[in-house]
Amino acid sequence: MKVYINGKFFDQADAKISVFDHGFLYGDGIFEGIRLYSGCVFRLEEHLERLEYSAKAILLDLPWTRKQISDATCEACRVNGLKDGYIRLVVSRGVGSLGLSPKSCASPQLIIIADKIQLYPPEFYEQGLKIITVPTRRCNPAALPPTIKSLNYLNNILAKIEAQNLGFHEAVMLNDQGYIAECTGDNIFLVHKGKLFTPPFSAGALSGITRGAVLDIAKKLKMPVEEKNLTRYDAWIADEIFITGTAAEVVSIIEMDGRPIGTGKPGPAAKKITAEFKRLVKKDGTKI
Ligand code: PXG
Repeated sequence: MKVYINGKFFDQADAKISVFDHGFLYGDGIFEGIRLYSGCVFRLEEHLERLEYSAKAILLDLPWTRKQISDATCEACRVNGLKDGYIRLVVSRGVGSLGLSPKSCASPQLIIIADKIQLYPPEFYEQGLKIITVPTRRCNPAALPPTIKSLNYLNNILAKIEAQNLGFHEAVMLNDQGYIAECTGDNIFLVHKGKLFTPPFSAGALSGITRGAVLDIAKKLKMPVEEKNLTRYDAWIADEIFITGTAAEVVSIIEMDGRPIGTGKPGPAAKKITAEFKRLVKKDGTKI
């Protein structure tokens, strides 16, 4: 595999960055996780827009145009001979001296890893997933807005570890007011009486690209949608729950906090949305 670093491609073993990069020292940077489906990058423009917003929010001036990043992303896929894959685009603050100030960093670094996607086991999708609420709360937006897709993932990693220690793959994270924010690396949706609910960004949800695609699909299916603060109780009594993310796509949740959700099996709304999502990824992409 060849990795793109600042305009050049390196063999995987030689793809190295400085230990003085503030992305490594302080988690000072941003990233995107993007899918390549049948030679097309899914919603690339939206990913690059979110990257630009993340950069703006952390006062990082991107020295590349959107077109340059887009071209480099497609090139990374081509160079690696990929048709289907997972692209990890990272912008770090760059090499600086010790100390928090980004002023010592000369220039940001752009790293693009285009790799094969490790698909989750099929039973994940056929049987659905059991999840649990964990004690670690999602970052307060007044401290670090969860809408910034930053290199600081310890908040989510702690929640993931807590879930795994209890024997679960994924965790529900609440915000500091006790409302549902999202999962550790996925957005969350509830279905109740034919209506779709998902937490707003103000509750600590990332503006997920898959979340956006699901909202578009719901509109097309004429399914009513509401973005509102949701409690654990709302989730426990929901007819269906599903989670969405670039890597996971759409996964049904069959149990939360020891309570079976709906019939305890993947529900019809999630199945319908999944089928539409599979259609969408075939046509909503940028050809590499
Ligand atoms: N919330 C969080 C906190 C995420 O990190 C999502 C929701 C879903 O957003 P998208 O845009 O993917 O629909 C994410 C997604 C990785 C990686 O290693 C990235 C994510 C999740 C898991 C792994 O690149 N981000």
